[in-house]
Amino acid sequence: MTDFFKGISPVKFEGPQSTSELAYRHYNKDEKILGKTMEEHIRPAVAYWHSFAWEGGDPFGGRTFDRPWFGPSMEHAKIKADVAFELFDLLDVPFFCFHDRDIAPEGETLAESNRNVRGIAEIFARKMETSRTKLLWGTANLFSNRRFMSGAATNPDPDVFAYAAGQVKNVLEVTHELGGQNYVLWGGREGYETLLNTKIKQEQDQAARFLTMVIEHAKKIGFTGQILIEPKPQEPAKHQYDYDVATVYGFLKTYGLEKEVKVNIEVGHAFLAGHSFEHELAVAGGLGILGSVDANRNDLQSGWDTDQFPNNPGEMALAFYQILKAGGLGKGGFNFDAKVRRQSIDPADLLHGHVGGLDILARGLKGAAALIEDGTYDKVVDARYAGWQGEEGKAILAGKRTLADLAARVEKEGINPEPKSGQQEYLENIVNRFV
Ligand code: XLS
Ligand code: NI
Ligand code: NI
Repeated sequence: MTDFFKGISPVKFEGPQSTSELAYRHYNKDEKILGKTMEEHIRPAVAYWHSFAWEGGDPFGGRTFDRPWFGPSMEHAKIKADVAFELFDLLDVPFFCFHDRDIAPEGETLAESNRNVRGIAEIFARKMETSRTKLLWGTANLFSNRRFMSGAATNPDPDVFAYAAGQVKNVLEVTHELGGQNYVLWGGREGYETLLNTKIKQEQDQAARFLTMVIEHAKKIGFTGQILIEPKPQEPAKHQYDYDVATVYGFLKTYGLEKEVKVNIEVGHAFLAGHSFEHELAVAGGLGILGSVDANRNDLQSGWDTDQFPNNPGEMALAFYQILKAGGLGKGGFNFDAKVRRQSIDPADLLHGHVGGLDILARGLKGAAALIEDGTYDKVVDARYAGWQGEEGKAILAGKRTLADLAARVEKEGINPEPKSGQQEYLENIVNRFV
């Protein structure tokens, strides 16, 4: 035990009326909603990087946090692991996520770096024997080191591609050995700063080759988790290839990988791409590639990926509606890829962020479930499309009508459709009864 969280007790569900400083007011992990517990629906995860590796810096100033594990050695990394599992226990969360570089210091060589990662992974394995927190996903940091400044898989230099492969092989194996349920690839440097020095098609061929190698290696080692791409349109690169869900699907389909890979959708990334979170969920759900979710939102005034904890139950309800309609998150979950603000320097702030975020997710889940159980909303939307359930609608969709057939029928029957209300305000009011 470290004394980092001294004086803080495990967080319990106390109900909406609770006046305790730290309590779950809505997240009651064992409460059943639509036949599953809240924990089974949400599958929340703590992100190692933002909670333990991030130092509170911004472009204008450095570290604001004072943590006993900040330092370059494996000893520091061990303290970090101790404190991380203490936070998981205090929050009583079922999952965590990490990048290789979050958990262990980078060495002089790839071999040394990979050994460091393995060293901490062994510590994780021991801790996981007694903690109930499991690994939702692992990933490789292929964006911080300067060697990746021009990309990892999409680098013009094949040696950088090879180095990235050596890193991913290690983290994929470690993820597998720790029982991780997903492996994530987020391509922060897989894009470009200027088209003047960039061959897009060449780089996309490289990215597809890299992804194929990851899939092949996952199969070879018996990893049965999901492989996920996390779309983001830009930041840090000016343009990133995994722009949004639809773009990622086009990429997967082009290279024949659409059955092998799903997406990890992040709230803030959806906004950066000019979409809403629920839009991205709906697109992925429709394509059958909804894998997992990063729960963090952006500050909509600043326009960057500010990685804040969720704070809007209404938005979360619309998101959960899409998730429930898609059949749930399966092996995925809700990763809090979120950080407390740089002024939130106290250990307790780490708990306030996660507890509040989980309560918002619980409210969203409950709202969406109530909306679905009531049924009015679905009925109104289904009625809007009812024509497609009729004989003629079905025949059109099944490919049994040509343009000429339809033209002839319109003329013969004197069809002249009357516009119908889209009922947006009515639908908004129905939703607002439940959130
Ligand atoms: C950055 C991404 C990153 C991924 C994991 O914007 O959200 O944190 O989730 O590499
Ligand atoms: Ni992000
Ligand atoms: Ni993310």
